[in-house]
Amino acid sequence: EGSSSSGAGKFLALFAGAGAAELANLLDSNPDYDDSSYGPVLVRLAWHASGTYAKTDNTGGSNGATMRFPTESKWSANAGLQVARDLLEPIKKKYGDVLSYSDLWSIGGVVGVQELGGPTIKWRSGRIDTHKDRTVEDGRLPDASREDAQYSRDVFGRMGFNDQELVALLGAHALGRCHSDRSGFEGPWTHSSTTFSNAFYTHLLDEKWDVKKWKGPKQYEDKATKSLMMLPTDMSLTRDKEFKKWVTIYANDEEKFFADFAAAYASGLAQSITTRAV
Ligand code: DDH
Repeated sequence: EGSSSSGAGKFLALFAGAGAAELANLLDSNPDYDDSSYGPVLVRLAWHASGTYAKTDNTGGSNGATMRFPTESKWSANAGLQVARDLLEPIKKKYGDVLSYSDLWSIGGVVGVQELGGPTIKWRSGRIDTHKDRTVEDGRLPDASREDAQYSRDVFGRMGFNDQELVALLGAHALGRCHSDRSGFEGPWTHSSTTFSNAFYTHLLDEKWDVKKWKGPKQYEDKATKSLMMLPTDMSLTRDKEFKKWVTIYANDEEKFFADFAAAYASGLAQSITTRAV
């Protein structure tokens, strides 16, 4: 993969050695945090930094690291991601002359997926931090309460993703959990929230899902253990014929899920790099 500046190239060389290990070591640096891994929240940070992209006018995306500015960090969709940004700050301090925030946040997600047992993700450097707040309008990151398939299709379509890529990307919800003090939703999607696997799809198909009875926002819980959750947007994957086709394929073939996830996540993280100066 090419790199557009010698600085980023230098970081890549560093990263192959000490930098990679340092970043990986951060993941389990706090046994009291969640299920004792920062991996999931790093995967989410990389995703939210990238998921503002609009293919039609080439705005948004990971290039620029606009989530440094309060306009974007205060969006309700980004609640809780300060934890991930703070965690990465020592790496930025150490390698800051060769490493932008936007490259760091995206490689944090790559390391998170890989360290938690997921596929190797092709990562490329070259993102440049903007020095002014060029945040796009709020509302581009998906709203979890939307259960209609067309909503998710439109949001991912704006980013340039098709149905197959949308379903593959959602498999990241095998990792981590919802926090009532962040999004308002509560609980994990799988019993092994620090292992990257196709369990999101197998649970979606194999469990019976009821609307959870509680005071919080509408979410689903599994009938058998009541310990797992699905968001309304997650449930939409079982109610659309084309989405369900891919859910079934990934539930039955973890290798294909890994390959398709790796391709879509890599492309999502890189969408705004080559195409736009910041
Ligand atoms: Fe997600 N996600 N996500 N998500 N996400 C949440 C947590 C995590 C949506 C909503 C939520 C992706 C797509 C969607 C991860 C990765 C990815 C939470 C809970 C909500 C809500 C936040 C909290 O309370 O802490 C919605 C809606 C969508 C959608 O597209 C329709 C994608 C594509 C990814 C990805 O990485 C490719 C991860 C990982 C987490 C767990 C975070 C954690 O702290 O644990």
